[in-house]
Amino acid sequence: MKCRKCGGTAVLELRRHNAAFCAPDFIEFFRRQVGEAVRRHRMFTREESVLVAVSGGKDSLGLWDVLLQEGYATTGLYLDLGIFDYSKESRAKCEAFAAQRGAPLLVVSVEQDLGAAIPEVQGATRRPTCSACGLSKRYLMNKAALEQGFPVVATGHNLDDEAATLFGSILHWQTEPLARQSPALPSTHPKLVRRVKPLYRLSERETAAYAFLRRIDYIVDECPFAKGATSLMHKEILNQLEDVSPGAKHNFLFGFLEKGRPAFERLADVTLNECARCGQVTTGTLCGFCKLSDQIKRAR
Ligand code: Q46
Ligand code: ZN
Repeated sequence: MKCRKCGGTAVLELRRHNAAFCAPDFIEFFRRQVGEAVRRHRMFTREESVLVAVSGGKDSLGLWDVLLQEGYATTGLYLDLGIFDYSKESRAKCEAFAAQRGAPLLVVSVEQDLGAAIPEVQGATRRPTCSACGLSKRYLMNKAALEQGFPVVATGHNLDDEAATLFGSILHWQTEPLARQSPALPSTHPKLVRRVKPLYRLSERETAAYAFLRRIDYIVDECPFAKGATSLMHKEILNQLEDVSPGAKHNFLFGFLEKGRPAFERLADVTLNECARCGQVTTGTLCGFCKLSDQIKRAR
């Protein structure tokens, strides 16, 4: 197997691109794909400070690594979910990564803001753990960015994540999530920062290869709450399709973004208000995070 670029020995075959690359040319390919995502969706400029949400995993640390290499002004944001050893280990990975590169890292504790760590939420509300966790993460990312003056938050969602989310939304024809599914969500309110996903063009296998080749020390274990998650099942189904038809995941997601999403876009036009309690954006009177925090207080 030869590298498409230099003809040297390839270390990785990318069937969906009908190509193979040696290590330096794969790293170059990876960076170009991130660059293409940033340019195509005008995610951020070199003058802007980017808050990069890091979980300690290969995707988010890989993303931060590329942006640092490319000379973007970035700060990491680690949300401590309080999930037993998983959180302790993933926080240590983020802190070590930041220290090694002399990059700033903000750490925010969910327990402090919400009144309970993520594992305690299940006992206090009927909301599934991952749903409460996702809501809290989106809220705290936005809050941290607003408080610290960042115009944009970048997350490490990759092609597999995005295709699996799309698959789940289509299975249930959830029109609002379909309208919001995008590599770049604009700010539609002064208190809502932009959210972007610069890795959406790269598969999980490619982000794992990048992290390995760049010797990034990341947490391999999954969050204990991820076990049995339907999103993992959807990923598995899409991987089976990809095996028999390379490029299936890419075509599914990119075809939707080009041809399907415009049909749903107008559904994303909702009126945003400021939460009566915390001032962050919401479609109602109280935001979901404040409601969740109230439920936790009541349960105690
Ligand atoms: S961290 Fe949170 Fe995930 Fe763990 S509790 Fe679920 S949503 S699985 S990405
Ligand atoms: Zn609120």
